Amino acid sequence: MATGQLFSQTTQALFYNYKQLPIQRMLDFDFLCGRELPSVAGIINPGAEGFQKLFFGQEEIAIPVHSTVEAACAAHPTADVFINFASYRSAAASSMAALKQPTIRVIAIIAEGVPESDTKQLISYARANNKVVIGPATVGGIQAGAFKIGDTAGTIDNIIQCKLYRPGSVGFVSKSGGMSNELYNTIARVTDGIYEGIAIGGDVFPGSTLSDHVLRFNNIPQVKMVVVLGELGGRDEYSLVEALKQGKINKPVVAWVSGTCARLFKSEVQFGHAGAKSGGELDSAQAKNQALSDAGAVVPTSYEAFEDAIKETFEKLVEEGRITPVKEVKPPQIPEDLNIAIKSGKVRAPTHIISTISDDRGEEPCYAGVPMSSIVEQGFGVGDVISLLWFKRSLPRYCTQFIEICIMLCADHGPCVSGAHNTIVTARAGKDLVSSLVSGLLTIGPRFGGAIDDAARYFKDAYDRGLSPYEFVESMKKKGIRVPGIGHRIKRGDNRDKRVELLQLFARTQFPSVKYMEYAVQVETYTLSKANNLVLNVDGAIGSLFLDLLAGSGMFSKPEIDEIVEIGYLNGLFVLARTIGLIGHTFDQKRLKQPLYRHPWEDVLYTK
Ligand code: Q5B
Repeated sequence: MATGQLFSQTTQALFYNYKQLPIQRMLDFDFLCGRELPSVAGIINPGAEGFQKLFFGQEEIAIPVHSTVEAACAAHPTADVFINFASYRSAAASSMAALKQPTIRVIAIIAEGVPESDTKQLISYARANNKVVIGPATVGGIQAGAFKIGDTAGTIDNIIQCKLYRPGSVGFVSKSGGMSNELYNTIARVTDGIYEGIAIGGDVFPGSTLSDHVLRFNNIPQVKMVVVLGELGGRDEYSLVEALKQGKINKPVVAWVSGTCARLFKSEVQFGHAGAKSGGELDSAQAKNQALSDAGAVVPTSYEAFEDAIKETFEKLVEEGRITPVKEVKPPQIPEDLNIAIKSGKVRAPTHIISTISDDRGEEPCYAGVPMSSIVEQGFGVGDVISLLWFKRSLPRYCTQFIEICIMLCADHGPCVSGAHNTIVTARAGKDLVSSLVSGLLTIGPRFGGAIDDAARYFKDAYDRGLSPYEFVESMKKKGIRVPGIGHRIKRGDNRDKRVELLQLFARTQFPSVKYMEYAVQVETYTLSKANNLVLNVDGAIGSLFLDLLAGSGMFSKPEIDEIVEIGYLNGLFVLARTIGLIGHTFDQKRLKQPLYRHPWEDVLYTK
C-alpha cells in the first residue's frame, strides 16, 4: 500500500446497497466539516434506478441511484472510494466488480463473514493493481474534517465530542471498530485529536493491515504521532515490529495489544472477532506488546495506562515544538430531523391535511370511528359505508336501503347515453380502464346525471318558500333556467321512467314523510301540461327524495341539511352508481375486441 493520504475534503464515494442511516450520517459529517461537495456521489442498489432524497445540511439533495457498479462508476468517474454495505453473501462479488473499475482506488467492505478464500482473492487483486481494501468486517475509517466511511464514529453527538469535524495530529489504526470509537474519544481528550482513523476489521485476513496504515501515516506530514490498538491472535503486529526495527517509522508510535486476559482462561479462547483467538505464544497479547515495546513503540503496562501514554507522548511533542496544537473551531449546528425532534417533544409542527372520515393508524381501519370488523360482523352494506364516509354517521336501515336502491337503479342506462358512449369510444381507442371510465364520468353534469344537486336545491328553495308549482316553473322560465330534475330524452308522460316509479314506491312505503317528492310530482304535473317529455326524471326523483330522507330521518339538523344541499353531495350518488356501468361497458368492448370507433360521414351535416 504505502504512499500517504487516502482521503481529502473533495473525496467522493459510491455507496453499494442503499442504507439510509449510514449515508445520512456521512452527509451530516460533510456538513459538520464544511464540505461543499457531498461525500456520496452515487448509490448502487441492484435492480433499482432513479434518485434517493437525503439531507445535506438543511437542504434536500437527490443522489443518483444506479443498478450496477459499472453504471455508477461510468456516471461518477471522480468518485474513487467504494463503500460496500452488501451482505456477506454478495460482498465479495460486488467488491471484485468495484476493484476492476479503473476509477476505484479505495474500497471498504463492511460485511462480516465474507469467506476467507474470497477475501484472499480480493487482497491479491487489490495489491496487484495498487488499490486499498479496508475490511471486511470493518466499520470503516475517517479523515477528520474531510471524509467518513458509513457509520464510523457513530452519532453526530459522538463525532462532535471526539472533535472529528476538524483535523488533529494523531494517526490511529485499530482492528476493532467498536474500540476505535472509544479511542477517538480518548485521543480527543488528551491530544489535539485525530487526523485519520482506520478500523482494519477483525477478520483473520484483513484487506489492509495495521502496519500498512502506520507506514502510510508515516508519510502524511500532518500526522505527528501514531496510536495503534491491536489484539491477540494472528501475527499482524509483528510486521509493525519489523517496520519499527528497520527504522521505516520515524514518528512516535503508542501501541497496545488487547487480550492480555486470555491467559486467565484454561483453554483457547475466541474473542469477538474471527481473528481474535488465543493461539500460540507468539499470538498472545503479552508477546506482541513486548515485541512492540522492544522495537521502540511506547507500550503501557495495561489498557488503563494507554490514555496516559498517549497523553505523555503528545505533550512531549508539543514541548519539543513538533506539534502546534490546532486551534479549536466551533462546528455548525446540524439541523435535527423533524420526526426525532417531534418525538422528543422539542418542536411542534402544523399538519398539512385534516381528515375526519377515516383513520388507518390503528390495528384496523375505521370509517367514521367504526372499525372494519364491526362493518363486516354487523352485515353492513354499501349504503352503510356511504352513510359513514359521506355523512359521518350510521343512518337507519331504510335510509341505507334507499341509497343502495339509488346506486342499483342508476348503475347503467344502456350504451346510448352520454357517459356510456364516451366510455365505449375511449375503450375502442385502446385506452385503459381508468381512462375509459373517466372519459364517461366527465360527461356527468347539468344535463346528464348531474342534475340531482340542483334539483334538490331548487325544489327545496321553492317548497320552503311556499311557491306553487306554477310560480316555481314560470319563475325558472323567466330566468331562462331549465328545471333540474325535469325532462328526459326518451321518457314521456305516457312512458314513465320505471326507476322513478320504483324509488317513489319505496319512499312512499318506508319514509316517514315524502313532502318534497310530492311537491316534485306536482311540478311534473304542471310541466307535463306544457310538453309530454317534461317528466320528473331520475335526477329529480333522487334529489327530492333525498330532501325527504334528510328532513324526515331525524338524523340531520337544519344547518346540516342546508350544508349538504349547498355543498352538493347528491350528484355523488349518480357518479358512484354509473361508475359500475361504465366499468362494465369498458370490459364489454374489450371482450368483444371492438376496433377503433369512427363516426359515419352520413351522420354528420357538413355545411358552410
Ligand atoms: N325543456 C334532460 O332535454 C334534458 C326542460 C324544459 C323546462 C326543463 C332536459 C334538461 C334538466 C336537466 C336534467 C337529467 C336535457 C336528465 C339523465 C340520466 C339518464 C339519461 C338517459 C340516464 C332533455 C325541448 C323543450 C324546450 C325546452 C323544454 C326541456 N327540459 N323546460 N325545464 N327541465 N333537463 N337532467 O329532451 O319551448 O321547445 O324551447 O335539461 O334534469 O341525464 O337515460 O338518457 O340514466 O342515463 O333534449 O336518465 O330536459 O329537450 O332540449 O329539446 O327541449 O322542452 O326548453 O322547450 P331534451 P330539448 P322549447 S336524466
